[in-house]
Formats: sequence, C-alpha cells, structure tokens
Amino acid sequence: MKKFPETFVFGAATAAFQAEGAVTEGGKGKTYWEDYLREQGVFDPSTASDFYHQYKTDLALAHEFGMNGIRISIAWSRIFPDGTGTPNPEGVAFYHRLIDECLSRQVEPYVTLHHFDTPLPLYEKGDWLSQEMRDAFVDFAAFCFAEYGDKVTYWITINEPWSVVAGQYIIGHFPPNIQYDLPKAIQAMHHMMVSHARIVNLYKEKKYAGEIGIVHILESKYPISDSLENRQAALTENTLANLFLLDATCNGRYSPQTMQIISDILLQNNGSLITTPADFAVMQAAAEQLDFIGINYYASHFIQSYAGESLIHHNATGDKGSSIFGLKGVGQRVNNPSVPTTDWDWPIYPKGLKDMLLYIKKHYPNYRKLFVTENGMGAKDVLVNGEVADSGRIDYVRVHLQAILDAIEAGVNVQGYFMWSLMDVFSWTNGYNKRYGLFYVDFETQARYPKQSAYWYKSVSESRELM
Ligand code: BGP
Repeated sequence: MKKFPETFVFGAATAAFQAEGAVTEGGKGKTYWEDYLREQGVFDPSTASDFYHQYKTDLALAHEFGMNGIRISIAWSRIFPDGTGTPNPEGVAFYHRLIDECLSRQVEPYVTLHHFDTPLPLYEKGDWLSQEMRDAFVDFAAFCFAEYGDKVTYWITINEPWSVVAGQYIIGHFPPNIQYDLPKAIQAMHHMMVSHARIVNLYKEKKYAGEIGIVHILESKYPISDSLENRQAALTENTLANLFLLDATCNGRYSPQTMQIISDILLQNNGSLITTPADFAVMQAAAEQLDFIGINYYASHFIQSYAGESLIHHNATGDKGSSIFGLKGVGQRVNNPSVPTTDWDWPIYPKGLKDMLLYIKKHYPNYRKLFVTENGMGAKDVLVNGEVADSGRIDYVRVHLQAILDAIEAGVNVQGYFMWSLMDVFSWTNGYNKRYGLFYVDFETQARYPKQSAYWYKSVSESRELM
C-alpha cells in the first residue's frame, strides 16, 4: 500500500510537564518532579518549552505544517493543586483556552489525564500503590469529563503504565528512585489498570459522546538467538512489559500463561500480587467498552537469558554503549550488532512496530482501533543559521510510517500517527539535550525554528504518501 487513508490523523504529541513550564504560575501545585529535580540540580523543568504561554504559536505551527491532531495532557496539579479538594479556577480556565485554540486551528486534541505527573501530596501517600491516589484520580477524571467533555472527543486515561512503574520501582530514575523492586512495579501496574478501567466505565455510564482509550509503550522483545532459554527470557520480558497490560486492557483479566510467568517473576523476587474479584469485574466491563489503544513505540529489545541479580545502568547522557539492563527472573537486554541504535542505545527497529501491530490484531482481536500515539527519534540537534538538518529523524520516521502502512495493508486498524514531539520539550531523565521536536526550541529565547523534518512531515501529511 502506498497511501495513507483519507481519514488517517497526522499529529504530534506533547505532555503538560514536559512542554508547559510555568510550574509555579496560575496557582499550579507541585508534582513529584519539581523538588526532586531541584535537589538533583541537573535539569530545571520550570520553563520547559513555555507552552503555557506559547501554545498559540505552537498550534499555529502545527496547523501550518499540515497536522490535524495533537496530544496534550491536563496537568492534574493545575486543576487540583493538592490533587484533591477545590478546583483552581486559573488552571481550569487555562485548559479551556488551550482546547479552544486546538479546535479553532482544526488540530484535534487527544487529551491525556495522567502523563507521569502525579500531584506531590498524592505521591507522598504512595502514588499508585495507595487507594487514596487511585480514588482521587477517578475524581479528577470525572471533573475533566464534566468540564471539558463537550469539547474533547478523544480521551486517554494514562500514559505508559509500564514506563511509570519501571521508572519508579525498577530502573529507579523516577521518584521514589527504587531499583529492582519488581513486585511493587507489578502491583502498581495492576492498580493503574483498575483505575483506568473505573474511568472508562464512568465515561461510558455518563454517555459522553467521545471516545476513550489508554496509551501503552509496546516494544517488541526478541530472543537474541533461537535457544530455548533466550526465547523464554524474551517471552518473560514481553509478558512483564507488554502482555500483562494488554491482557488487562483488552480482556479485563490476565491469561493463565501471563499469570504463570508473572508468578514466576514474583517468586524469584520474593513478592506477591494482590488482586480482588471486584478488580476483574471492573476491568472486564472496561475492556468491553474501550474505544482505542494508543501505542507508543520507539525501540525493540533483544533479550538473552540471565541468571544474575538485577543490574541496570540508564543511559541519560547519550554516551552510546553505556546502557546495562538485566532483571532477575526475567532476562538481559543485549546489543544486536545488525541493528543500529541511537546515542541513548535505543535500537532502531521499525519491524518491531509492525510485528507489535500484527500481534495485537492476532492475539487481541477485540481491539477496536489503534493509534500510534508516540514515535520519534531523540537526537542532539544543532541549529545552524536558523536551520536544523535532521535527516536522521526523517529516515527514522519514514521507516516507522512505512511499518504502519504495511500493518494497515495487512488489516490492522491504525487510524493515526503522532510524532513525539511537536516542538522540543523537556525529557524526563535527559533534560534538554535529547531533542525530538519537529520544531527546534531555543530554550533561552523560546523561539521556534522548523526543522527539515517539519517540512518533510508536512509534505507527507498533505500527499498522504511517503517520500
Ligand atoms: C515516552 C514518554 C514521553 C517522552 C518519550 C521520550 O516514554 O511518554 O513523555 O518523554 O518517551 O522519552 P525520553 O524523553 O526519555 O527520551
């Protein structure tokens, strides 16, 4: 297939904390990031890309460069500075202005309710591990639906449960910086999926007119060689990071095979998972009503079996080759010499995206529609005379869009693509030197410059063909 369907959405993605800046303006409360990042003293998120003030400029650019969709998120702590209680009128008004501006530019907003930004007081109560947090999240969602539900057609409950728990409890690069606690990570994922499900059910009960989905990061896992041990290791990481969440999302329960593998991981890591029959009733009702799944895809991983203790080094600097990722009871990610990687050691493997899309069609045939809600390449872009020659990014996006075209041709219902990111934004663990944007941001002046990729993306969205 050569052309994308007429209805295919060409968009770009942002997230509130990474784009807005203005972390102390407009009555905003804190998330768990501000104090942590200040104490670390490495990256300052307080201005980010200044989207709080520059959203009109960014939406004008999105429109001018052929985009008809944008992912934004609502910062929970702008609406409820403490996570619960009385809504903050300035925060509420800001998202009315932002959503109105999207609509007036014909850039459809796809709105996420939780994009890595739990309000600090709820984080301190235990974040997703606490019942109070989960109840408060449902209340926040109900508030947003009542407030913005007549304008927003596409809602996303949670962005990337796996990245949240991996960051918080496995890799340890998100507060509370715990490493290798797989049982906590699995428990928190389950809680996130039940919370997601409660919100889907609420949205449907109230008969809002739009659609609701969730976004997962879904990276394919391949055995580095075809031995039984390596295949088992790849299946184990696939189950932990992908299938556990897809089972919950699409079926509202974990399959016996998934539970077998999760139980083995828990056993080897001295933990357990607490679930209740009520959880599964809620999850099943939501699975039947879910409108779409968003897939974030950047990389795939090549896995070999691993008998050691968990050991991870997160490459946050772009020093190629410095990553280590081994998980007790799971496996170890290894370099595949025939697959190129970014400076942050992320394997560039578009086949992994196509394989994942086909996998969902085959194994979760009740999914309704998919969007690729994030895909893009982080690079150390340089601005020369007002221009950025980012041909590497164009090549990256081209091969991933081709993978999507191939999947559509094979019968997968993919309805749109959102490049990460619209403009350069703050990167959670990499700060500002890992740029993804179609528009270069000079973080001193906040001026925007279209990169070569922006012109290319415009021509693709206008012609609906890859060139
Ligand atoms: C996804 C997140 C985004 C974004 C992106 C790039 O996991 O949803 O918020 O940050 O990854 O990641 P990074 O900035 O770590 O390179």
